[in-house]
Amino acid sequence: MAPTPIAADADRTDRVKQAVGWLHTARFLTTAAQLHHLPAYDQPEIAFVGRSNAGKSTCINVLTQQRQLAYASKTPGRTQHINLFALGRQNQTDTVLADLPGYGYAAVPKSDKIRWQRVMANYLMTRDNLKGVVLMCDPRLGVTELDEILLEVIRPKVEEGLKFLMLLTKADKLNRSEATKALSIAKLQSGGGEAHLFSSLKKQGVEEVSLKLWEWTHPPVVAA
Ligand SMILES: Nc1nc2c(ncn2[C@@H]2O[C@H](COP(=O)(O)OP(=O)(O)OP(=O)(O)O)[C@@H](O)[C@H]2O)c(=O)[nH]1
Ligand SMILES: [Mg+2]
Repeated sequence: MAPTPIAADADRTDRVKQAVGWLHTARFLTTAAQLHHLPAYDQPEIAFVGRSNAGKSTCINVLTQQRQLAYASKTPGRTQHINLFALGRQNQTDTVLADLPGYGYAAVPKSDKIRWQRVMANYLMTRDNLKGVVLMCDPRLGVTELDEILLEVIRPKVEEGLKFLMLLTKADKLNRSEATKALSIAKLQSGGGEAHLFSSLKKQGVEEVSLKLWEWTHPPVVAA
């Protein structure tokens, strides 16, 4: 029998509570300046990627309800290392969140941009425990050339089962019609994948994204 709307709401509320509580357990795990310094983990990893200044670190802080877990800053290019955070009860890490350095910052020398592209592509291709990617885009800039390159690396992996979500960040800066338009364009660009409006400032989209990350890493156990 289909659940009644009220029962479905109550069920969602419980699931959101569970996901939000889980994200709140986040703690710093490790940092690496280079990919080959990144330790291997068995737990599923979810990477936050996107242009510099898109709001990745702020998003991680909002999702985990911690003010300064990831280092956010007005100065683009602030995250220069791959920073990992652990989720799950103490000593029972069940998921890893990865805050990746942003790309595309104009003041960065070309050689650094190329180096970044290589690191990013390598990370996405070789990270064995990579379970999902959250691509953060500022809709006022749209999908940039570097986002496109990244999407090309990600697409075949998504077909193989990698989870993928595009977040349109700083949605608080858009009016309603701009937001609707940005979202429909993003849905096309994400190749039919999921796209959501998100604002760390207004906490818009926090519940949906929290639930999504929980579901990616805690699939329901199907009885045999
Ligand atoms: N208005 C608004 N500003 C935001 C939002 N999210 C982040 N910002 C601001 O955007 C700037 C960059 O945020 P970060 O979280 O450091 O961006 P990042 O993507 O981690 O940047 P890099 O580390 O350089 O790759 C900061 O000044 C944030 O306060 C949002 O939802 N709304
Ligand atoms: Mg950052």
